[in-house]
Amino acid sequence: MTPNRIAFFYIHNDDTLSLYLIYAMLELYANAGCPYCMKVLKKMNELNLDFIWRSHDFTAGENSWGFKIGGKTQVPLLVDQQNGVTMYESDAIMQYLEENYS
Ligand SMILES: N[C@@H](CCC(=O)N[C@@H](CS)C(=O)NCC(=O)O)C(=O)O
Repeated sequence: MTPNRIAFFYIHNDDTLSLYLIYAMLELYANAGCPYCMKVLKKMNELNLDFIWRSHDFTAGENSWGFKIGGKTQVPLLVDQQNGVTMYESDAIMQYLEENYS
């Protein structure tokens, strides 16, 4: 599977420019106001994992990417491209991350 790629530029104080590329096999659909998402984000941070954080668009309902990928409008939703895993439920996600990435 192709990892997610994110590229960003950083402009230094002396006006030189750096280009950073991040590759990540993990994606988390999560929203800032969601306590279940925060639990999972904290765990991902604790395990020092690279991941792509995607906000779920609740207004899009069944047209949202989260729904198309996982079949529900719920967050958090973890997608692990490396293992072909898509999963809901914060406690299950945290256990999965511990078991596979700690
Ligand atoms: N038991 C779930 C609860 C997740 C949950 O309730 N998420 C809310 C946001 S805080 C949600 O996605 N609600 C919309 C929906 O379920 O469609 C977990 O622990 O992950």
